[in-house]
Amino acid sequence: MDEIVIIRDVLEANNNVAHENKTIKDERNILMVNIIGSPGTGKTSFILRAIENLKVPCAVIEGDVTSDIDARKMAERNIPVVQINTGGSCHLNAGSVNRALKSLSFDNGIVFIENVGNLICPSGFELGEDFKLALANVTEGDDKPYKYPLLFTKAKAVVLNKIDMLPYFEFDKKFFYDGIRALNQEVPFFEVSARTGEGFGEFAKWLEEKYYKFRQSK
Ligand SMILES: Nc1nc2c(ncn2[C@@H]2O[C@H](COP(=O)(O)OP(=O)(O)OP(=O)(O)O)[C@@H](O)[C@H]2O)c(=O)[nH]1
Ligand SMILES: [Mg+2]
Repeated sequence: MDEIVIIRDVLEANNNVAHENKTIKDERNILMVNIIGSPGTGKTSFILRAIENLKVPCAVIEGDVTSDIDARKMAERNIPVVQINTGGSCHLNAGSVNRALKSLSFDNGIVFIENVGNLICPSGFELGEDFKLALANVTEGDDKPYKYPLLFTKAKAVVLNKIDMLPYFEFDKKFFYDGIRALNQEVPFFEVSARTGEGFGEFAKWLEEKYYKFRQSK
């Protein structure tokens, strides 16, 4: 009988490329942040506001099923950007980020990856990033940590966006944060409005500290 090949880890190939991505971005002094959240949660708006507030140079890798709408918003502001179109897939994989990194002429700064809008699939795929950032928002409801636990378990920062909408929605912050704490004791929380700019000073300070620590560690 022919030998039967058993693939032990369906994600193994992805993880190998993710490891290569990490080496590439480390050599280029890039801190890479993988932003994950539902469609319309404000990922693009959040990245734009964050970059406005950061003193560190930034670039963006945009992930969408199709279109270059979000990439154009970055390019209009002279932010170095590469758009990945997944052509149907609901998440970015390490291979596509590998190609994006190689065509992005940018070193010595922060690269934001805007993952495809989805609360489930992107959390399962390592991209070689330094950390995942979970971007939730007031209008989608306070129960997301309970229903989509993997993202909130893996995230190294949780940002609640659209806080300008708190007066108009029944969003129980205690319920939301209790749900996250049950999964992840350490993760820091930030509250922002990409519309008004509120909260971005504190977030930018935290991310700059992360970047400087990353540079010192090398
Ligand atoms: N009120 C309010 N609206 C916001 C805020 N942030 C984003 N929006 C709006 O929410 C909508 C979606 O924002 P995007 O930044 O495009 O969201 P996204 O997560 O990038 O969306 P996809 O890329 O399609 O998944 C837009 O109409 C934004 O203007 C906010 O803090 N407050
Ligand atoms: Mg977007």
